[in-house]
Amino acid sequence: MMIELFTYETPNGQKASIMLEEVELPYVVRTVDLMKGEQRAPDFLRISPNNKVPAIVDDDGVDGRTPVFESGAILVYLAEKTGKLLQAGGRARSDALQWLFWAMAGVGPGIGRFASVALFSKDPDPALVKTLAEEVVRLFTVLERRLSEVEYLAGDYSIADIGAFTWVAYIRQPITKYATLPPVAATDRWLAAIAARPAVQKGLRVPKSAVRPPSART
Ligand SMILES: N[C@@H](CCC(=O)N[C@@H](CS)C(=O)NCC(=O)O)C(=O)O
Repeated sequence: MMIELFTYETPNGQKASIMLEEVELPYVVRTVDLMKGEQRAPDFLRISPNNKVPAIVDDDGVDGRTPVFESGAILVYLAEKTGKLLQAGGRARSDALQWLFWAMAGVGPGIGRFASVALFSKDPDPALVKTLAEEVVRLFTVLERRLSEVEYLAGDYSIADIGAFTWVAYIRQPITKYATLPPVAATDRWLAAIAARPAVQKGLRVPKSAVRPPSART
Protein backbone atom coordinates (compact mmCIF):
# COMPACT_ATOMS: atom_id res chain seq x y z
CA MET A 1 0.00 0.00 0.00
CA MET A 2 1.76 3.03 -1.22
CA ILE A 3 1.15 6.41 -2.74
CA GLU A 4 3.36 7.63 -5.57
CA LEU A 5 3.94 11.39 -5.54
CA PHE A 6 4.92 12.99 -8.84
CA THR A 7 6.47 16.32 -8.02
CA TYR A 8 9.21 18.87 -8.47
CA GLU A 9 10.64 21.45 -6.08
CA THR A 10 7.93 24.09 -6.53
CA PRO A 11 5.31 25.64 -4.23
CA ASN A 12 2.59 23.64 -6.00
CA GLY A 13 4.43 20.35 -5.56
CA GLN A 14 5.18 21.14 -1.92
CA LYS A 15 1.48 21.34 -1.04
CA ALA A 16 1.17 17.64 -1.84
CA SER A 17 4.35 16.59 0.01
CA ILE A 18 3.40 18.64 3.09
CA MET A 19 -0.02 16.99 3.12
CA LEU A 20 1.45 13.49 2.79
CA GLU A 21 3.71 14.25 5.74
CA GLU A 22 0.82 15.69 7.76
CA VAL A 23 -1.44 12.66 7.29
CA GLU A 24 1.50 10.25 7.72
CA LEU A 25 0.79 8.07 4.72
CA PRO A 26 3.71 6.17 3.25
CA TYR A 27 4.72 7.53 -0.16
CA VAL A 28 7.45 7.35 -2.72
CA VAL A 29 8.64 10.38 -4.63
CA ARG A 30 8.87 10.37 -8.42
CA THR A 31 10.63 13.52 -9.50
CA VAL A 32 9.23 14.97 -12.72
CA ASP A 33 12.02 17.14 -14.10
CA LEU A 34 10.19 20.16 -15.50
CA MET A 35 13.43 21.52 -16.94
CA LYS A 36 13.71 18.43 -19.12
CA GLY A 37 10.02 18.51 -20.16
CA GLU A 38 9.20 15.25 -18.37
CA GLN A 39 5.75 16.68 -17.53
CA ARG A 40 4.81 16.21 -21.17
CA ALA A 41 5.76 12.52 -21.37
CA PRO A 42 2.78 10.34 -22.47
CA ASP A 43 3.05 8.14 -19.34
CA PHE A 44 2.80 11.18 -17.09
CA LEU A 45 -0.13 12.62 -19.07
CA ARG A 46 -2.11 9.51 -18.21
CA ILE A 47 -1.74 10.53 -14.55
CA SER A 48 -1.77 14.32 -14.91
CA PRO A 49 -3.65 15.30 -18.09
CA ASN A 50 -2.86 19.01 -17.54
CA ASN A 51 0.89 18.18 -17.75
CA LYS A 52 1.72 19.79 -14.43
CA VAL A 53 2.94 18.67 -11.02
CA PRO A 54 1.88 17.66 -8.46
CA ALA A 55 -0.02 14.43 -9.05
CA ILE A 56 -0.38 11.28 -7.01
CA VAL A 57 -1.29 7.68 -7.69
CA ASP A 58 -2.89 5.81 -4.82
CA ASP A 59 -2.67 2.08 -5.41
CA ASP A 60 -5.10 1.57 -2.54
CA GLY A 61 -7.94 3.87 -3.61
CA VAL A 62 -11.59 2.88 -3.11
CA ASP A 63 -11.81 2.05 -6.83
CA GLY A 64 -8.37 0.48 -6.94
CA ARG A 65 -5.43 2.34 -8.43
CA THR A 66 -6.45 6.01 -8.33
CA PRO A 67 -4.60 8.87 -10.03
CA VAL A 68 -5.30 12.41 -8.76
CA PHE A 69 -4.00 15.65 -10.32
CA GLU A 70 -4.30 19.32 -9.23
CA SER A 71 -2.88 20.21 -5.83
CA GLY A 72 -6.28 21.24 -4.41
CA ALA A 73 -7.86 17.96 -5.46
CA ILE A 74 -4.92 16.07 -3.92
CA LEU A 75 -5.41 17.89 -0.60
CA VAL A 76 -9.12 17.03 -0.55
CA TYR A 77 -8.46 13.42 -1.62
CA LEU A 78 -5.88 12.80 1.12
CA ALA A 79 -8.01 14.58 3.75
CA GLU A 80 -11.01 12.41 2.92
CA LYS A 81 -8.92 9.25 2.74
CA THR A 82 -7.50 9.82 6.21
CA GLY A 83 -10.20 11.89 7.93
CA LYS A 84 -7.59 14.56 8.73
CA LEU A 85 -7.43 18.34 8.16
CA LEU A 86 -10.95 18.65 6.66
CA GLN A 87 -14.12 18.31 8.68
CA ALA A 88 -16.68 15.82 7.35
CA GLY A 89 -19.44 18.43 7.27
CA GLY A 90 -20.77 21.68 8.63
CA ARG A 91 -19.51 25.22 8.62
CA ALA A 92 -15.86 24.32 9.22
CA ARG A 93 -15.80 22.14 6.10
CA SER A 94 -17.50 24.82 4.03
CA ASP A 95 -15.04 27.45 5.28
CA ALA A 96 -12.06 25.19 4.54
CA LEU A 97 -13.27 24.53 1.00
CA GLN A 98 -13.96 28.21 0.34
CA TRP A 99 -10.48 29.23 1.44
CA LEU A 100 -8.94 26.27 -0.38
CA PHE A 101 -10.63 27.32 -3.63
CA TRP A 102 -9.50 30.88 -2.99
CA ALA A 103 -5.93 29.62 -2.61
CA MET A 104 -6.16 27.54 -5.79
CA ALA A 105 -7.87 30.17 -7.95
CA GLY A 106 -6.27 33.31 -6.48
CA VAL A 107 -3.06 32.71 -4.53
CA GLY A 108 -1.38 30.08 -6.73
CA PRO A 109 -2.03 31.72 -10.12
CA GLY A 110 -1.58 35.28 -8.80
CA ILE A 111 1.71 34.73 -7.02
CA GLY A 112 2.87 32.21 -9.62
CA ARG A 113 2.41 34.71 -12.47
CA PHE A 114 4.13 37.47 -10.52
CA ALA A 115 7.06 35.17 -9.72
CA SER A 116 7.50 33.92 -13.26
CA VAL A 117 7.50 37.43 -14.72
CA ALA A 118 9.24 39.49 -12.03
CA LEU A 119 11.71 36.95 -10.64
CA PHE A 120 12.43 34.61 -13.52
CA SER A 121 11.98 36.37 -16.86
CA LYS A 122 15.04 38.01 -18.42
CA ASP A 123 13.71 41.45 -19.27
CA PRO A 124 10.39 41.91 -17.48
CA ASP A 125 8.00 44.65 -18.63
CA PRO A 126 7.83 47.07 -15.66
CA ALA A 127 4.14 47.87 -16.28
CA LEU A 128 3.26 44.18 -16.20
CA VAL A 129 5.36 43.60 -13.07
CA LYS A 130 3.50 46.48 -11.38
CA THR A 131 0.09 45.06 -12.30
CA LEU A 132 1.05 41.57 -11.10
CA ALA A 133 2.57 42.95 -7.88
CA GLU A 134 -0.68 44.82 -7.16
CA GLU A 135 -2.58 41.56 -7.31
CA VAL A 136 -0.11 39.96 -4.88
CA VAL A 137 -0.61 42.90 -2.51
CA ARG A 138 -4.38 42.51 -2.84
CA LEU A 139 -4.11 38.82 -1.94
CA PHE A 140 -2.00 39.68 1.12
CA THR A 141 -4.67 42.20 2.14
CA VAL A 142 -7.41 39.57 1.93
CA LEU A 143 -5.29 37.08 3.85
CA GLU A 144 -4.37 39.55 6.58
CA ARG A 145 -8.00 40.57 7.09
CA ARG A 146 -9.04 36.93 7.49
CA LEU A 147 -6.14 36.00 9.77
CA SER A 148 -6.84 38.99 12.00
CA GLU A 149 -10.16 37.33 12.81
CA VAL A 150 -9.23 33.65 13.01
CA GLU A 151 -6.11 31.68 13.86
CA TYR A 152 -6.14 29.61 10.67
CA LEU A 153 -8.13 30.14 7.48
CA ALA A 154 -10.97 27.84 8.49
CA GLY A 155 -10.58 28.23 12.27
CA ASP A 156 -8.48 25.14 12.97
CA TYR A 157 -5.44 24.25 10.83
CA SER A 158 -6.73 22.59 7.66
CA ILE A 159 -6.00 21.86 4.01
CA ALA A 160 -6.94 25.48 3.25
CA ASP A 161 -3.81 26.61 5.09
CA ILE A 162 -1.59 24.16 3.24
CA GLY A 163 -3.17 25.31 -0.03
CA ALA A 164 -2.17 28.93 0.57
CA PHE A 165 0.97 28.58 2.67
CA THR A 166 3.60 27.49 0.14
CA TRP A 167 3.07 30.40 -2.26
CA VAL A 168 2.65 33.02 0.46
CA ALA A 169 5.83 31.85 2.22
CA TYR A 170 7.68 31.77 -1.10
CA ILE A 171 6.85 35.37 -2.04
CA ARG A 172 6.75 37.00 1.41
CA GLN A 173 10.26 38.50 1.17
CA PRO A 174 10.73 38.93 -2.61
CA ILE A 175 7.50 40.94 -3.01
CA THR A 176 8.81 43.65 -0.67
CA LYS A 177 11.33 44.64 -3.36
CA TYR A 178 8.49 45.36 -5.77
CA ALA A 179 5.62 46.74 -3.68
CA THR A 180 4.76 48.06 -0.26
CA LEU A 181 2.87 45.42 1.64
CA PRO A 182 -0.05 46.37 3.87
CA PRO A 183 0.28 45.39 7.57
CA VAL A 184 1.01 41.65 7.68
CA ALA A 185 1.36 40.89 11.41
CA ALA A 186 -1.37 38.26 11.41
CA THR A 187 -0.05 36.74 8.17
CA ASP A 188 3.47 36.54 9.63
CA ARG A 189 2.12 34.88 12.78
CA TRP A 190 0.30 32.34 10.58
CA LEU A 191 3.37 31.75 8.38
CA ALA A 192 5.57 31.15 11.43
CA ALA A 193 3.09 28.76 13.04
CA ILE A 194 2.82 26.66 9.89
CA ALA A 195 6.56 26.77 9.17
CA ALA A 196 7.21 25.41 12.68
CA ARG A 197 5.26 22.20 12.00
CA PRO A 198 7.63 19.23 11.54
CA ALA A 199 5.48 17.83 8.71
CA VAL A 200 5.72 21.13 6.86
CA GLN A 201 9.48 21.23 7.28
CA LYS A 202 9.76 17.70 5.89
CA GLY A 203 7.33 18.37 3.05
CA LEU A 204 9.20 21.46 1.95
CA ARG A 205 12.34 19.39 1.45
CA VAL A 206 10.66 17.10 -1.13
CA PRO A 207 12.04 16.28 -3.61
CA LYS A 208 15.12 18.37 -2.69
CA SER A 209 15.46 21.83 -1.27
CA ALA A 210 12.99 24.48 -2.33
CA VAL A 211 13.70 26.45 -5.48
CA ARG A 212 14.56 29.98 -4.46
CA PRO A 213 13.78 32.79 -6.85
CA PRO A 214 17.07 34.21 -8.18
CA SER A 215 16.50 37.51 -6.37
CA ALA A 216 16.26 35.69 -3.03
CA ARG A 217 19.40 33.60 -3.48
CA THR A 218 22.42 34.53 -1.43
N1 LIG B 1 -3.31 24.35 -10.67
C1 LIG B 1 -2.19 23.45 -10.61
C2 LIG B 1 -0.94 24.19 -10.98
C3 LIG B 1 0.25 23.28 -11.04
C4 LIG B 1 1.45 23.96 -11.71
O1 LIG B 1 1.37 25.07 -12.21
N2 LIG B 1 2.57 23.24 -11.71
C5 LIG B 1 3.76 23.74 -12.37
C6 LIG B 1 4.93 23.77 -11.42
S1 LIG B 1 4.69 24.95 -10.13
C7 LIG B 1 4.12 22.80 -13.50
O2 LIG B 1 4.06 21.60 -13.38
N3 LIG B 1 4.52 23.36 -14.65
C8 LIG B 1 4.96 22.59 -15.75
C9 LIG B 1 4.45 23.10 -17.07
O3 LIG B 1 3.59 23.98 -17.07
O4 LIG B 1 4.91 22.61 -18.09
C10 LIG B 1 -2.09 22.83 -9.21
O5 LIG B 1 -2.41 23.52 -8.25
O6 LIG B 1 -1.71 21.66 -9.09
